[in-house]
Amino acid sequence: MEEKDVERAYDEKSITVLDGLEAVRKRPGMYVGSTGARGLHHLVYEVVDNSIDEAMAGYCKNIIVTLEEDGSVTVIDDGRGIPVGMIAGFKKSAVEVVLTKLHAGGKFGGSGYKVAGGLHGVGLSVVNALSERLEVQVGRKGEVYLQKFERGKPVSKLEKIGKTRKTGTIIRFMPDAEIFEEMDFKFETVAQRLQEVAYLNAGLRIKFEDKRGERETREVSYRYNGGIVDFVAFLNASKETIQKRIIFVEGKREDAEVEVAMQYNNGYIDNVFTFTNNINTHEGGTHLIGFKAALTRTVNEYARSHNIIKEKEGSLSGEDVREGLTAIVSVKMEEPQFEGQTKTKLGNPDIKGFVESTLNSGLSEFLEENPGDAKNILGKALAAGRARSAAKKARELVRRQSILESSSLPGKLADCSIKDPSLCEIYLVEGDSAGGSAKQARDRSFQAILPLRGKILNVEKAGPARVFSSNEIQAIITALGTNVRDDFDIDKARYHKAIIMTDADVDGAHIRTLLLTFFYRYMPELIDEGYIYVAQPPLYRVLIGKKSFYAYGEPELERVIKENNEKKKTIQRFKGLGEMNPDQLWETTMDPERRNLLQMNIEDAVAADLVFNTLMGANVEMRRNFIQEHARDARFLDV
Ligand code: 0RA
Repeated sequence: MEEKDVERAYDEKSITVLDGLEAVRKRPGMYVGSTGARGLHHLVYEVVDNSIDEAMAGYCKNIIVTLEEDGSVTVIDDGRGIPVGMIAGFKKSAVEVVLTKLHAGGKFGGSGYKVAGGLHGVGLSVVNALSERLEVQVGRKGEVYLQKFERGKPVSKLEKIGKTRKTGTIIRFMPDAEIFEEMDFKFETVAQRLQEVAYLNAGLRIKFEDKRGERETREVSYRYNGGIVDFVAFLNASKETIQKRIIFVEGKREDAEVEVAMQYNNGYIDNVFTFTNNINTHEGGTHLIGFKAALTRTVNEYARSHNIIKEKEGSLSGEDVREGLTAIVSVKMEEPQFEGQTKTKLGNPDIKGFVESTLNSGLSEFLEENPGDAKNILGKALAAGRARSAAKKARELVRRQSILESSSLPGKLADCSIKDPSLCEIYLVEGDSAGGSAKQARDRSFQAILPLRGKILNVEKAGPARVFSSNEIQAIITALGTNVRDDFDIDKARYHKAIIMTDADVDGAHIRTLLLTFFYRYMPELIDEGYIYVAQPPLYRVLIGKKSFYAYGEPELERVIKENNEKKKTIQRFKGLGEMNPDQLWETTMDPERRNLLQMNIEDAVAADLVFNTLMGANVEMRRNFIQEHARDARFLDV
């Protein structure tokens, strides 16, 4: 279709170009994911990703991102600047084409990477289409150029407005309030992404400033000369590591490069994060498969050649050699194919072998050259293997016992009467007293209640053996029916909704995070399938005359009060679920017609897990402060 456009008359062509952006405005969700907070933040990432592409090509060293006072965003880079010359066949400058033509985000046959690093390949034109106004300034060949747009349409020509000796691009955009329901950028969310890309592009300097507040500008700068090695050090900062040196391996070929950094800590979980062109490939893919294969093979080979595993003994499993491992696998390549439900799974088949052979040689070299580290790594993997077979025996014992007993369901579970799992839901409720209210409140035909006592075990700290012997966790596993990890079977799920219901306070947030972490580590498929939800109990009840109104936060409370300002009212603050009577609990939090459930996705879980691990680590004081600070933070509460 684009080929034909070029042959048509100029007017017609420009109409077609605008049609493309109209499509973006008509269905923004298709291009940026949503018109909520996620889509809004996507706009910033998209613009920044273009500057990152310029950095990957070797031309950009500094990026400055500013949240402006008026709600707009400015992204400045010192790359080569978007070309300003006319593009044959378009009768427009390259700047204008890049900003008005759908998917024209890539380079025009230039050097360096041809990939558009933009998430899911969405271009600057999408940001332009979804902005009330956008200004682009380019420094090139001694001149400064400026062009302005409104809702994707040029409202000025590309003009020379001054002289400069620098090169680079400045893009300032104001998201369109007609499109986005959410217009408020979150400092932490943007900062986290910028820090991530700074780690993934060693040496790149990214400054981020927020000028919106009444107080002085909030500002952070990221620059990591060690790149992903620094990333691994950061992820392991609050842990006890068992290696002196962080392993770093890289490989380059014509159309792709791979970098791997890894280090073991003395914990039980693995944190292997994979990226392709700076995009977090949450669903893994061929690079992850190559990484795992090389790791398992190399560690086993080393163990055999050094007689650590004897000839007749069995090999270490993949899970054994990943226990306690923190790793980053970063691939940069031309034309990545993204697959999977959320398009975050790398599909290019040849990348498996590339990553695998790179790591095979790099890792075996490391092990030979660092015998002290190698000894610790092998010791850890062997211990994991022993614990795994012990845990398996324990689990089999539990399973056999439960088969012998006539009812294997936990005693505390108040099950529902309907048997069709697709219609059933289970509430995991904090505390016996709230559990009691929920049992009275529920519709027993399809709602089951499982009260949980106190804080559940932190599975990040406890090994599988302890996890499986925890009563609360055993109750969850048997109630859900799916089993865990290798034995997980989604078809055995007894409910298609598992709803975490905790108090709207700091402890509740903590328990919610613990539960989510458990699901993430032991039943990630449940999150993938969208079976995990978080209930949202109200914080306030306002009684006006005989009518009750509920509010889920302070702004809503204020609104309710304002809307009814002439009448007499009583405000009740719920400190916990237990303070609501069953009727109130039903109408606010459990009635499918009126409740507001938050569905969890794997990114929420990863974010919770990361926050939980990196920031909260072992330090109790830090953890308290963090939870308190973030108790009102939507991203944290949403998990
Ligand atoms: C197309 C070609 C070239 C650079 C860029 C686009 C470019 C785009 C953006 C967007 C934000 N910052 C940017 N920096 C550069 C290559 C130009 C050349 O060969 O000189």
